[in-house]
Amino acid sequence: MVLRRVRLKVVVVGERAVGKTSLIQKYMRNHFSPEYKGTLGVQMHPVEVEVPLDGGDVVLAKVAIFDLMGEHAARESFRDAIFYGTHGVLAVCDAGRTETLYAIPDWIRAAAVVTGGVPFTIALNKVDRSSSIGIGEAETSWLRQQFPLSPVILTSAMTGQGVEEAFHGIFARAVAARIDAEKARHRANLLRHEILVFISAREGLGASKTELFSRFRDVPPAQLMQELDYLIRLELLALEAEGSKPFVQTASMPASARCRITPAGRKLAESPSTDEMVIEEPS
Ligand SMILES: Nc1nc2c(ncn2[C@@H]2O[C@H](COP(=O)(O)OP(=O)(O)OP(=O)(O)O)[C@@H](O)[C@H]2O)c(=O)[nH]1
Ligand SMILES: [Mg+2]
Repeated sequence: MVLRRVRLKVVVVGERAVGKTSLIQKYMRNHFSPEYKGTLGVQMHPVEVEVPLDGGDVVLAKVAIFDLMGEHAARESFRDAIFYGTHGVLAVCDAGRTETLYAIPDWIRAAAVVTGGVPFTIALNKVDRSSSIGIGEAETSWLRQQFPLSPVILTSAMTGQGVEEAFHGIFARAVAARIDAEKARHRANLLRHEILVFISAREGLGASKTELFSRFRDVPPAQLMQELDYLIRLELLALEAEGSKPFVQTASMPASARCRITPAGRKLAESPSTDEMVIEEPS
């Protein structure tokens, strides 16, 4: 069992009075109050949880749960500040008020604009009030169409139904997304090192774009050129073609253009790739 540490920011969003604060209170303190005191601004609740991964590893997550007021004006004015650094979103609606369900895409969009897209889970809350459930056939198929990949969980902050499932579900998906991003970053670092080693071994000759495409034929050309541009920007490689201006993009260069290693690039190529693929943040 490998223990890793990670910090997560999870934001709970949705219209006014759908039960965001109540769900957080139920999850953290197993407490429910029928009284409504709207949240003013944003409140942060820290919690530590163990998130099991496939294969038996465990991630120790320090989660900051952000409880937002369900006010559109606040969402628009403070969008960047609210959602910056978010790893997951729990979007809540009141199962008895369908308009709060149809408002969810706007909340998800606000988060996605800032984060570039993170996992989210949808909670249909207040399902204890069975007489007022407004989610019928039309709503269910709209949900499936809008959010085909997102779990939808029936919750009640009053009875506790689905509450732990909703929070632990979004924590687990946020951790999984971070590990995937870390793996992609690791693969990109290995590829950059391989590119430097390949070009460095060719001494002053360098490598043409054609030769690079052929050596790295498993890598999509667009990605390879993106990595080359990155290495050129860092001055680890230099790209040369007759009559070309400096700082042009690799994609706009002829196939015969040559990449040569710079002294800084050679130094990196000679050092072993030491990138560690773990998320390990200070506790
Ligand atoms: N019956 C029932 N009532 C609930 C449930 N969840 C919340 N409520 C009630 O709904 C009202 C609003 O709950 P809040 O948790 O304050 O709603 P909120 O989404 O945080 O609202 P804002 O902070 O104004 O955006 C309160 O009176 C709660 O007691 C639930 O699952 N079942
Ligand atoms: Mg609230």
